[in-house]
Amino acid sequence: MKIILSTSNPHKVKEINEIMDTNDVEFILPPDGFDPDETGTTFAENSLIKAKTAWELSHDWSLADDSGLCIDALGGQPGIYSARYAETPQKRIERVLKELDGIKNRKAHFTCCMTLIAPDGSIAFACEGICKGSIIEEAKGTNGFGYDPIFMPEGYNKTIAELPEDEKNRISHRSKALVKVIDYIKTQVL
Ligand code: ITT
Repeated sequence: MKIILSTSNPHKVKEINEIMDTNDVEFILPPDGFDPDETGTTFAENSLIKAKTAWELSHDWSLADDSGLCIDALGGQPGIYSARYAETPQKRIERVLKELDGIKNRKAHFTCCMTLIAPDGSIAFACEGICKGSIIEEAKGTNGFGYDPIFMPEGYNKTIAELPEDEKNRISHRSKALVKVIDYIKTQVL
């Protein structure tokens, strides 16, 4: 079956395709005109908005990922604003490091909310995946994307950007959510 991946972020497409462990599902890009207004106040709401936007253009299976970095000492910020926290990925990292300057509590987690819409427009499945860790003092590593160079997952002494891609894809918030979606598709849809 084909599922539209309701995203414009090529890194998400790449990771999701690498995490997939079945040839029965093929993810395809949204049709032209996909430009959702992420006006939700939670990851779940924005994920639903993105999935619905793709469904409205296609009337086909649509899966959206809304994700971000939540930092305890910043009251959960940047959270749903992770992609908009500053102009560029580099500036977003600099802003986080500046805001955490001198703060001892470095605890943080990545969250990923996924919503799957069926061809009749109903919400077929929704779930969340979390990856816990902490923010280090300076960026390290070049793999992954976004905040990966400053995020050290629990149980590791490297940032996600220093880990091989397959290791990130084993422990990430995105893989934890996607495994649940794939299980739903395998048991309820295929
Ligand atoms: P779409 O809305 O088109 O899917 P986006 O990148 O704008 O793409 P989000 O609104 O979900 O997606 O924002 C996610 C942001 O959170 C992303 O741009 C990164 O800054 C950060 N983020 C999410 N997952 C991440 C990951 O695995 N590693 C590092 N940063 C991540």
